[in-house]
Amino acid sequence: MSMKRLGSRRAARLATILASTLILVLALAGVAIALTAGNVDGVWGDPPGTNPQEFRWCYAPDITDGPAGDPTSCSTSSAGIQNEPTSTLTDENQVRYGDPAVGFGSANRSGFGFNGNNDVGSIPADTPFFLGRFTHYNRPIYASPILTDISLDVTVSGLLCDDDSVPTEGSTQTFTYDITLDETNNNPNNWPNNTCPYGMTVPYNNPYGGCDDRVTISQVPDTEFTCPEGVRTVQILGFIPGDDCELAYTPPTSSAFVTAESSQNEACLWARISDPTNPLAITLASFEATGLADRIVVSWETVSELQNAGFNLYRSQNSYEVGERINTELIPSQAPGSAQGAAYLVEDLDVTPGQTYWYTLEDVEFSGSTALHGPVSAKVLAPTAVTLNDLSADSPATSAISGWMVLLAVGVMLAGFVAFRRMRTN
Ligand SMILES: [Ca+2]
Ligand SMILES: [Ca+2]
Ligand SMILES: [Ca+2]
Ligand SMILES: [Ca+2]
Repeated sequence: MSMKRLGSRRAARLATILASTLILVLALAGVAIALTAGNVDGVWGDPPGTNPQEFRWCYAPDITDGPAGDPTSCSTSSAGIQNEPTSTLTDENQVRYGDPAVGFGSANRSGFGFNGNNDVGSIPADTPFFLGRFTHYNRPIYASPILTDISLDVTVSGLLCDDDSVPTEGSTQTFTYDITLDETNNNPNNWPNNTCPYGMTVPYNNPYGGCDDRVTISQVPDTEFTCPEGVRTVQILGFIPGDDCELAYTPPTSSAFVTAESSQNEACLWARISDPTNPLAITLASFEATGLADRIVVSWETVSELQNAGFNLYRSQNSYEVGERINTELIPSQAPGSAQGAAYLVEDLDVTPGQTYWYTLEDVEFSGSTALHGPVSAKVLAPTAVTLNDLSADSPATSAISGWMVLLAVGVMLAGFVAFRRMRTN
């Protein structure tokens, strides 16, 4: 009898030890399931079509919380100066181009800077991290021809998989991104309706301001590396402008960055380490705005919503600002996590007849990552005798219809859309 009691006590003690070991193992496993990345360094490639006399590769100090500013040294012939012999893998690499309209020397040329994050650290898959700081040194220049695009080779060292093993292809991988520049003519009088395409932050001839430019970034093609948990790449989420943009992920990110003339325009590039087939966002089949007599109908349709939690819709009275959010709560995905798409329709009643509005759609992933689509524009039709009575009616701010009602509404309104589409602006 006593033997049996002792045995059960031992069994209980053993069970307790096993249970606490299991908890410890699970806790350790929870800590260990994260990727690791060390230093990020971005090197500028060859600029297609620029004037070699006006172009330079440069490096500048490693300043983590702001643009480096004036380059330390430049070369007209060697892209290698960005990492040799006195440049480092942690400083800011730059390209400079154009003939300065003010002053002289490379510091007065226009150009881009990229300073990678020196220590990314531990990050779970699909989680945004600060890749590096981007600056457009948008200086007044004369250039012929102008710079239209340039590649940025981003090398990430110290890559480790979830289990801290080195990826099959090695711990240092290079990911290539394409940066395009829409270097606009600064004189607003040279644009239709005297309107700069991306707005004008610094007034023209004040003394050297003018129409803002636009920088975009895209990923082509993906470099992949292999971990036990799967194939991975570094996906660009986009720009977040501002001087503290490296401190916290504050979406929305955008693949476009509008930059002011005669200014040092700073933005952070945020990225994530992900399965290359993991879509950054939803896939849109269509996104349209249609102006009616007293409202604008904004509709969109998705092909798939694999990562999608929902949408936000923004309205602006110009094409270059995202404007104000018009939905009070996230418009929920009708097919969250689904390979199937859905249709959406929002009626914006808070609009003025004769006015054109631009709408930008933002998708919000489960991870919190966001992406912008559009803008699309529509003009509220001018009032006619028939609709004057309707204008005095109270306009509820915004109404969102979803699910089967959307399909029904879309079907019913389809004939009307075809007629009205001919009258849309843009
Ligand atoms: Ca360097
Ligand atoms: Ca750095
Ligand atoms: Ca410019
Ligand atoms: Ca410009």
